[in-house]
Amino acid sequence: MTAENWDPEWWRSGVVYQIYPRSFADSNGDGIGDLPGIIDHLDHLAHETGLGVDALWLSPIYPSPGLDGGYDVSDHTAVDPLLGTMADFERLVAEAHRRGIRVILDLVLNHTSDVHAWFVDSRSSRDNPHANWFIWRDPAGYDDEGRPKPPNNWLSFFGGSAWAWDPTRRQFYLHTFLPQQPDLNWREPAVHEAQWEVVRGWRDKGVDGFRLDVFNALLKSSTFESNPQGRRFARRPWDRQKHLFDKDQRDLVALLEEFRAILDEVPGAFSVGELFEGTTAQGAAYTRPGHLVFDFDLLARTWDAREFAEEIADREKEFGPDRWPTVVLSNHDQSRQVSRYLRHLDKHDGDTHDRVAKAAAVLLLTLRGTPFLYYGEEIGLPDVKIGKAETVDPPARRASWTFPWWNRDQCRSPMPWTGAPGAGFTTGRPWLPLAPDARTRNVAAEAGDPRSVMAAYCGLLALRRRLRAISHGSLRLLTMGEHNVLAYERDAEGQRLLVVVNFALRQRRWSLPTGTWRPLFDSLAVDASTDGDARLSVELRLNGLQAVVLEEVAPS
Ligand code: TEU
Ligand code: CA
Repeated sequence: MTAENWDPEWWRSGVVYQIYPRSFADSNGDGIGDLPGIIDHLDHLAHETGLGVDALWLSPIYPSPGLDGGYDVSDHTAVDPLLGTMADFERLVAEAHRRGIRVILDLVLNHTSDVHAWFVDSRSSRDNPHANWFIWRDPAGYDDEGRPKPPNNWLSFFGGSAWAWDPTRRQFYLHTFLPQQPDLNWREPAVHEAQWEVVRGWRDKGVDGFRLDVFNALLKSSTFESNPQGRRFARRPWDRQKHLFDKDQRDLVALLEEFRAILDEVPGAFSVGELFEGTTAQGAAYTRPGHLVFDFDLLARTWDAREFAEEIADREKEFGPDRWPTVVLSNHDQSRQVSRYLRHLDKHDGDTHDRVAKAAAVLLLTLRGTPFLYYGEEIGLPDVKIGKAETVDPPARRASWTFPWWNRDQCRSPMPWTGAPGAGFTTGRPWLPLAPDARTRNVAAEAGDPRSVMAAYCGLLALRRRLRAISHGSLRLLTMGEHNVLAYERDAEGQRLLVVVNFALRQRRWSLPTGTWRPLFDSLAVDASTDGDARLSVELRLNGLQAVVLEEVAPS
């Protein structure tokens, strides 16, 4: 698995870059990103030649009908021919490792595709070898017209009942997501064995860690009780229930330990669980050494210093000094950070766009925790509008007033590499439209521009590698966001840093703590990594949306 000289705690100091494989780089002109495309662009991610990230996380690369962008897996042990071959994958791991980059796979353990061999078998009868591998229940009865009634009131996150009727077995099966994504039965020991075999297989191929899709939903209550009433007037039916019985069951922790035991056979093995609909407190409770958790409370905050300060205070309280959080501002399910934050500002021009992107980069890369950087954020990629007719995302296709849903295609648009037609992403027709500004906002253009969003990312990533106060240090809030300025201190081993972010469009003054401070990074400077002779004390003047990192100068 991991090369022996790698720091076994790399996941603590490192930065993980998320790739949505269909949208990163297309090597064969079919318009869909693939593994050879990723290999071609590893230099963009590597130290010395590019951003300098420590690991890359690939959203699912397995064979899939593609109804949920690959999260409907039909074989967890193979590579989707659309994305490449197993040999391509092995080459990707070798090429990434050669550049000091670890590879993290996405494990979808909660459900499979309905065309997965296990489910095809399972639904064929009530007494086949896989009969109990999925969650089958008898109907609660039949209505006046003879239609079967679902076993309880559980809902699909993607809309409608979580139960689908199977005419062959004359039973319902559970699907927390699409009907084509049946939930596995984690109360069946054979499911554990089969899934752990999958994990061992990838581990032995040199994979350095795993992201666990919706890991807290793996176990459901064995009593199958209906969920009680939630928020009575919530617009989403899902929110009108309290999800007491369909996720977050007590014995999940033991299941997590079972999984970790397999990873722990190899030093440095890492996992991160995606908390499905949970809070910071829950995220902290599931965190283990080597196992981090994505909670999305920080991501849910709007562009407001007070909101960030409140959430940071909450994270620090819940995680405490001993548990390590993640920092996530964007991913393949959410509106991209710049577009999301700009909605709260009155100015939307290109300059404001870049300022927000850079200030967000400062937060992502200097808060306490392991940052997850979503592809495209490093060039300030915005959401790309997609019409209903072109929409791929299945819940977005059924969206309505009674089922509100954000169109996830908008944050999955192809990566613009150059200003050429096809943006260097493809020579064919891209599977989703390119950003309208791809001709000017692309990796090649930004690489040559010291004022670009990408230059800011490179500067911050280099700073992070150099300063243990950022990668390992403690965090202390210095404001609660008064006047829309956020400030926090990061300390480690006598090193004291200040991060100050002006969330406002207008200038702000901010009183510095006693001492003399030297700017290390300034999001608005021509060359953002200022390492000059400037010294600051007493007061800091910040322009609109400016973000700075300062270091205390030892009193001479
Ligand atoms: O997402 C689960 C999911 O829907 C939540 O993370 C949700 O976005 C969050 O709680 C905020 O409401 C995962 C994958 O990331 C997603 O792409 C898949 O569609 C889904 O699981 C099903 O596999
Ligand atoms: Ca391709």
